[in-house]
Amino acid sequence: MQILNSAAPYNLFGLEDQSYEKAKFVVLPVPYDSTMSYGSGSRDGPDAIIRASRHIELYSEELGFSPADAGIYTLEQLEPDVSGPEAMVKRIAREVSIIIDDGKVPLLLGGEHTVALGAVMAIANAGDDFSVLHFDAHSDSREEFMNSKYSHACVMARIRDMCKSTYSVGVRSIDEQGYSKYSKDILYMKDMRSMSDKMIAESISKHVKKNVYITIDLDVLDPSEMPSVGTPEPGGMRYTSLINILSGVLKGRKLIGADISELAPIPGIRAPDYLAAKLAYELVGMATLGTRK
Ligand SMILES: [Mn+2]
Repeated sequence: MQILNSAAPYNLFGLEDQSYEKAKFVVLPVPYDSTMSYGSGSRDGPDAIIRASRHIELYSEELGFSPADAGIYTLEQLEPDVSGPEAMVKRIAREVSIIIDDGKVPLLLGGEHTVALGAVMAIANAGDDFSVLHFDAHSDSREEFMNSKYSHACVMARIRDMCKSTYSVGVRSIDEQGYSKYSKDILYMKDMRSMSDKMIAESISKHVKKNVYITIDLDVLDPSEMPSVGTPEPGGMRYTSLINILSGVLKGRKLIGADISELAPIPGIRAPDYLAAKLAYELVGMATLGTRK
């Protein structure tokens, strides 16, 4: 019997006939949020993004093609390792290493921002020369937080242990020590407010190598558009600016991996979930653009 009008399959963007072999992008949902210090709930982020994403129109009128044609495969959700954040980071790194070895681009759906560490660990182990471009309201530069070096507040400190080329964008919350130590690798929100999106993209481009890993903590966005985060800092970026800037930076660059983290869905408020899903789709589209011709 043929079933008519069936719902889209449960995978990122609700794609029919997924094939791992043919996919350029492999999605790894990581429902993990054990080190959160304020609001929790980002373990529900991957599911909310996937559910929202099944309603996205696959054709992009902006790009003039369907980014899904690049081939996107969604893996099963990665089971959390509850023995501690370091073990979880290593578990993520093992999975991401497999994706990279297969010649594909990993796209992680958090979960808390710590998931980025596993992805960067795998990429660093693969030995490529690359930069980490970091969008976040917070600098995440603490050496240790709440007795853990793997807290969400230490993400960039740990990433700097693995990758020397990093650049943080949209920061509007940093401790004094981090401010004096890391400001040369940070574009602060206070300075971005007087810059056009094009200027911001050009400024970022000076700090980012050809191969780029992009980590997006959704709290980089203004809470008016993105209230569903653990620590909503006021005065953030607009969604359209983020898209313009990503588009500018990715021209002539190769996206070697990305994560979209920290979505803690609020029941009944769908717009932030949909925003996160659309951001994932735009990112795939922009990353595909350079490799299509
Ligand atoms: Mn943050």
